[in-house]
Amino acid sequence: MNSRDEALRLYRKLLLARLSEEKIRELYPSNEIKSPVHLGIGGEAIPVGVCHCLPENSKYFGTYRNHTLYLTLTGDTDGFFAELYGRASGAGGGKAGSMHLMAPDRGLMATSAVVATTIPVAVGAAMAARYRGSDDWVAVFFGDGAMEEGVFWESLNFACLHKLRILFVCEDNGLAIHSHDTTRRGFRSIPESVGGFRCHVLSGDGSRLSTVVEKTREAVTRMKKDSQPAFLHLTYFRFLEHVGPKEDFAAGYRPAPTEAERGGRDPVAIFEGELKSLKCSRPEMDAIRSELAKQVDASSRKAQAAPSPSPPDLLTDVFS
Ligand SMILES: Cc1ncc(C[n+]2csc(CCOP(=O)(O)OP(=O)(O)O)c2C)c(N)n1
Ligand SMILES: [Mg+2]
Repeated sequence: MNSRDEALRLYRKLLLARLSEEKIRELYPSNEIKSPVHLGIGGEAIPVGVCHCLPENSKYFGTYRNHTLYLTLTGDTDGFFAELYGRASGAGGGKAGSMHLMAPDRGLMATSAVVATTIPVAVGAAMAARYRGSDDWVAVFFGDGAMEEGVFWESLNFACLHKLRILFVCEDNGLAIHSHDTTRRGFRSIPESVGGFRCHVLSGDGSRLSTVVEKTREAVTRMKKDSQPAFLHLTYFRFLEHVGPKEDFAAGYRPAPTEAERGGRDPVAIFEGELKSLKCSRPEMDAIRSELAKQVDASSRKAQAAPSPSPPDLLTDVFS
């Protein structure tokens, strides 16, 4: 982190995502949000940190666990909540729902419910950038489970062969729904396996925003020096169930974390500790929190009151 101002800008982004998802947790039981929601609590530092380090005109691709990616790139809580409520004013006109949020004008080109599907599309975007001679950077976010899809390896191979300017970002929570990594993988470790390809491989704790920033900057520097793709392997703890607003430690497939473990894996708590050492006071952080909470509250209320799309809208912007 270069300065206190920069850290506070990042804190706002981290907190906007957290407060938005906490609001979803509060509202979801009323059953008015019909879209399934894959909450990213615990993993927010990854999109916030990576997007912070890439140039303005970069192109991004992601998964269904995309809320932080959308919010960090757009800051648009109005369009976000309206989309979750299926309203005409939503980011996708009310038809995308949580899993297909996009904002091409802010560089978010596609996110998808289907595991690993945006990876080859992102490689295509990097290839297109090369073909056109543009300086666009491309980043694609995916879960560790996506690495068990053949298309991941084909895409990585192609990107390395053609030395494309693309950052592969693996958001590794060690889980695919309820399955632990050790029950799914024939390879020993993610960095070791990707290390056999001609790309820059960097690993780190994705719960720590400062680590994400440091690793992304290092990846960018290395890519500028030696034009190969980069692979960022960032670990984090998924605090909630795979899909939905609740914790699921009672389900029995993983133990509940202790309070100390929670604190050590919560990106917001960790970053607040770092802010203190940059001389940011608790009242200063609380003021940011209450300003953002008001924004989130206003956007969610607006969304609830907004009109749904009209029947003729059903036939626009859809393909079959
Ligand atoms: C092609 C495909 N296969 C299976 C599924 C069902 N599915 C949805 S999420 C998921 C787990 C993916 O895990 P990971 O990529 O690690 O992402 P995470 O949910 O942990 O963020 C699976 C298997 C799917 N959506 N698409
Ligand atoms: Mg996973």
